[in-house]
Amino acid sequence: LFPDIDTRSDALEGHDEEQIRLMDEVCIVIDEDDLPIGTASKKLCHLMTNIDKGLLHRAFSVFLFNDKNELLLQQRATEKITFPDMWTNTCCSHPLNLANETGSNLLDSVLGVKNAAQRKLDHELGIKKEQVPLEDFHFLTRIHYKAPSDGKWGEHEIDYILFIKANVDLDPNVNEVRDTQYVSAEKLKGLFNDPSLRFTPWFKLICESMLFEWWEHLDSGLEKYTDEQHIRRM
Ligand code: DMA
Ligand code: MN
Repeated sequence: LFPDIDTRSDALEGHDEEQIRLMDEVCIVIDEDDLPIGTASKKLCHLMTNIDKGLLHRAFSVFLFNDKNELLLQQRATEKITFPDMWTNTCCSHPLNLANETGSNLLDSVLGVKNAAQRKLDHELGIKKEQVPLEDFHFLTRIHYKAPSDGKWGEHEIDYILFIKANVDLDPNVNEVRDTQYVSAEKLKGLFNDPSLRFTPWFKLICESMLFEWWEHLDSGLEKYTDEQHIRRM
């Protein structure tokens, strides 16, 4: 795929054993139009040396709201290899090279990321899939962005934005999630002014662009924002 890909074996030294194991997950490598062109491990996809050569993979970001229209935030665990301890949206991860999570047209890939979202809401937050039915997820748009984490690691993704309104029971996995809280839009705007809190770059990009407008339309008129074909470049 990339003849000079960086596969160095010592990159993960010193990190949490479970998080190292998860770096073997197989991500979907895509071109800039989101067409699958191959696969690569989560580790290879997140090394800045490979990202700097153009390696790009598919991802999703879930925004889960309760019946008071408050957004569930999570603080990433200290064990996370990328963006540890940062506050972010409800759940983020990657659809994997599994039959029910891949797809080369938008209809199939949206279903793929919804399946992946159910899997990771359970893995990270202990939310059972019965509480987040596939048909309750709304696909809004795709965001193409690149962001370094610490120099060695980073992100370069086309990120599918999924909204869901659901009242859920939480049982966070402490290897993934350090803390959670529900916030109103006003509360979230206040948190951004707290210098002791750090936020992930993709969450900040989404907040600075469309999040608050989408949020206002949660209960009516969200249709005009859903199923966007265009990939937003950020
Ligand atoms: C990756 O999230 C996806 C986005 C949108 C940044 P992540 O680092 O939380 O993935 P995982 O939970 O699989 O480690
Ligand atoms: Mn990623």
